[in-house]
Amino acid sequence: LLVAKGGEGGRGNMHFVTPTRQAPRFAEAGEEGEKRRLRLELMLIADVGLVGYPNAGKSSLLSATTRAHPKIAPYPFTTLSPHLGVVEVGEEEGERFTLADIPGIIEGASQGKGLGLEFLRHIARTRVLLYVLDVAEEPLKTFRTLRKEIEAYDPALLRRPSLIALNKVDLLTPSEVAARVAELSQEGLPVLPVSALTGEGLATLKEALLSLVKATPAPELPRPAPRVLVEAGVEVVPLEEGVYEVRSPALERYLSRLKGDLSEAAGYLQEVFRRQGVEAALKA
Ligand SMILES: Nc1nc2c(ncn2[C@@H]2O[C@H](COP(=O)(O)OP(=O)(O)OP(=O)(O)O)[C@@H](O)[C@H]2O)c(=O)[nH]1
Ligand SMILES: [Mg+2]
Repeated sequence: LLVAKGGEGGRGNMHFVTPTRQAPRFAEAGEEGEKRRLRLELMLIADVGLVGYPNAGKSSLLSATTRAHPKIAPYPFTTLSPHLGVVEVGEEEGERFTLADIPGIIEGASQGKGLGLEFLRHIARTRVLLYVLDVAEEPLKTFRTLRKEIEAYDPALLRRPSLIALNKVDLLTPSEVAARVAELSQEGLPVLPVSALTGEGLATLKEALLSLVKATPAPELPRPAPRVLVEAGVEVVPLEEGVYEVRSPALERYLSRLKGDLSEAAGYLQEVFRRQGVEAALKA
């Protein structure tokens, strides 16, 4: 991707070598190249994004369903950066989808608590969200808090097709698990009891995720702000709230020829900008 074109010219003295002029003592100066300030944002591309409190077992689920080897430990914020794995469903020639594990989210994350919400950008493009809840840690309350935090980041994420994995079911009796499943089911999402530790429920979870992934088109990318071309030869690019960059090759070339103390030329420049349509472009 060419983001900034180099200037024309700039051939070095080697270029002017001839049989009779073997060490030329002159060269060609180059014109200014383009300069640009870019802000790049890395977003993982995965089919399914894992969201949950720290310690809920997100990395354990990634580890149990893929060949990824994320760090797993019995304390919060073990995962500090996103991890990806590939889930294979079915024997040989089976189907596959990718799973992204991101750091845990806690109450107040939208105000910067814990690791904040910045990692949510990695799941902004996933087709499906998988909420991972610890069955023994007030899963209903946790789920509602998670939804609130996610809503604060981007309400559109709440409408993303989702499933709930109720993890660590090995810690409770089947009837306790059934009660929690019933309670959570009222939230309107399918609830799948699983154990990343024993493997219980994982096959069903993988199948359910696969069919949801297949049924869901990839979400739209957030689009960069459009370039506004207003006057011929004058381009206005919004940088942030109230800040614009004006580009005009003709005007820039003209200005680069000006020498001397330009602070004295303010009035004159104002007139040049007006004539060249910069004012009109900015107003529009
Ligand atoms: N009993 C039981 N323990 C589990 C299960 N899944 C995970 N654990 C344990 O729960 C703890 C946390 O697991 P992790 O996978 O690191 O949790 P996480 O959600 O990735 O945590 P963060 O990265 O801190 O957000 C570890 O001690 C795991 O061994 C499970 O199904 N049953
Ligand atoms: Mg983790």
